[in-house]
Amino acid sequence: MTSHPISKNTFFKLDLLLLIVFTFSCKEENKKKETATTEAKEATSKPNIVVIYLDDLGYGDISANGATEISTPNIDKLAHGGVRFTNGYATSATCTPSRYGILTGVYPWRNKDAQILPGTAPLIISTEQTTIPKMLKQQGYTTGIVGKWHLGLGTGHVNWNERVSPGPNEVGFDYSYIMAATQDRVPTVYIKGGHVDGLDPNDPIEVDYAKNYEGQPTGKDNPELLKMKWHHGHNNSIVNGIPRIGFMKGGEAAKWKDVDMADHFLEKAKDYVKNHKKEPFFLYYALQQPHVPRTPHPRFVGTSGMGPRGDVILEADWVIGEFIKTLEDEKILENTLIVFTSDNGPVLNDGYFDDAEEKLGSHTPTGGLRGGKYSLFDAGTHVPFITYWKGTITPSVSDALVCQIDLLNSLAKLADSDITTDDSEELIDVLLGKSKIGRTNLVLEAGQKTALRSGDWILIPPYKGNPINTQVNIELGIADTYQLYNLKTDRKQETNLAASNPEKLKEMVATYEELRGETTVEIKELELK
Ligand code: NG6
Ligand code: CA
Repeated sequence: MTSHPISKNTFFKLDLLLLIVFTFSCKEENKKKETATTEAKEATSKPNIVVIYLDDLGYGDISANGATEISTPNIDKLAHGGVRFTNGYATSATCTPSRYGILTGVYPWRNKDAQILPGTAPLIISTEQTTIPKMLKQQGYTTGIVGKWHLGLGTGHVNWNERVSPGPNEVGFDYSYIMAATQDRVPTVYIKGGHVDGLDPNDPIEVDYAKNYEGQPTGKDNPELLKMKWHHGHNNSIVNGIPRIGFMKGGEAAKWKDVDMADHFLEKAKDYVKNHKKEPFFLYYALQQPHVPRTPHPRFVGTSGMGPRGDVILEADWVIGEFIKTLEDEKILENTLIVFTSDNGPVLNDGYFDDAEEKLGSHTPTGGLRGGKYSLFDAGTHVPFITYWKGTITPSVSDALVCQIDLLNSLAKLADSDITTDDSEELIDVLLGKSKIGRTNLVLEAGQKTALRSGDWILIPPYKGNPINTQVNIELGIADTYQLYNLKTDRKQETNLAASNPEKLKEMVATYEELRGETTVEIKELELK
C-alpha cells in the first residue's frame, strides 16, 4: 500500500505550521521576558516610597522594640521583615520641627519658626525650598500626603472659606488630604487640596487663637458640655464634646468625627495607592495616633487594657496592617519601600484626663530611655525607625545612627536625583540594610535648645530653665552644667560623665560648636583651660 500523497503533503504542511507557531510563540515569549526585565528594572530603580509617620509614639511603644504589655503585630511585621533601627532619630522632640526636618532635609533649629504651631500659623517651608516630594516629582514620581500637616498654611491671615494656600500642594505634593495642625487644635476639619472638605458655604468657618466668638461655649466656661476633661491648656472651643486649643465658629458640616479619623485617613491612603499603583508614587502618610485627644474608634475601646492611649496604638497598628494589605492586594508591596517612624517621643498626660498615666501598668513607652516628648534627653527624639521593602531588604537589626533628616539625600540617591541638602546624609545603603555605617554626628533639638549625639555619646550644653515640665511630668534635660552621657554603657542617661571625662567633653563641645556655628560663654571658658 502506497501512502496517500495528500496525507504526506498534509503532514508537511502541519510541520511547517507547527514550526511557524513555535517560532512565533518563542518570539512572543522573548518579548514578554524583555518587557518583564524592563519592568523589573524600572521597579527597582523607581520603587514607590511610603513614609508612615506616627505622632508621639515612643521607642518602647511597639512590641518589636521590646514592649511586652502591648502587642503591635502589623508594625512588628515591618520590623521583623525589614531593618529595625535601634538608633533611629527624629530631629526634634516635638511635631512641627520634626516634620520640617523630615520633609526638607534641613535642621529645624535653622528656622526660628519651626516650633509647635497654632492652627492659624503661616506655612514655614519656603515654596522655593527643596523637599522630598519636590525632588521625587522631578524624578517622575506622583506625590501625596494624607494625615497630619502641622507646618502652617497660607502667608498670614487665612480665610478658611477660600482655597488655603500655600500649603502642601505648593511645596511638592500633587495630592493632599490633611488636618491643618493637630487633633487638639482648631480648625477641626479636613482640608483637601487646600479646600475645607465638606464645607457648607452658608456656614463659613472662622478661627482665632486669641479670642472667642460671642456666645460660643468653651471648655473653661462650659464643663457640663464636655465628654473629655482638660487637664492643662485645651479649654477653648468644644468640638464633639472635646475642648480644643483655639476658637472656632461655623463649619458644622465639615467638622471631623474624632473617632472616625483613623478610618477616614486610611480610606484616603488606600484610595491614593489604588489610584496611583501604575506610576511610581511617594505617599507621606501621617497618622494622628497616639497624640491627644486620644479617641479610638469604638471597635478599639478597651482593647489594650491601658485606656485610650494604648487603644489608639492598637488602632494605628490595625490601620497599618490594612494599608499594607492594600499594597499587597494591588500587587505592589514588593515594589514599595516603607519607612515607619514617629515624629517625637512619648508623653502620657499631654493635657487631657484620659487615664494614660493611671492605666499604664508596667508598660514603658520610652523603652527605658530618659525623658520623653519635649525633652533633650534621649526619649524625646530617639524613636521607632523601621525600613521595609519586601524582597529587597534582608531582615536585620541595625545599630547605625540614622535620622529622619537623612531621608532626603538617601531617597534622592535611590531615585537617581542629584538634589541634596547639607544637613541630610546619604545613607541609602544603611536604610536598605546593606551597610551599618550610619552618621557620626547628629544635632538634636527640643524647644529650640539643642544637644549633640556623636557616636555613642550625648552632650547636652547648659541651659537656663525648669528641668521638669511639671504639667506633663517629663524631665527636659535642662541643667546649668554640661551633661555628657555614654548611651552604650548608660542607655538611661543616669551618669553624667562631664566632670570625670574632660577630654571627651572638650571634644564633644568642639564638635557641637562647629555644627551649631555658635559659641557659648561656657565653651569659651573651657577653651581657656
Ligand atoms: C502643646 C500642647 C500639647 C500638644 C503639643 C503639640 C498644651 C498645654 N499642650 O502646646 O497638648 O498639642 O503642643 O504636640 O496646649 S505635637 O506633637 O504636635 O508637637
Ligand atoms: Ca508629635
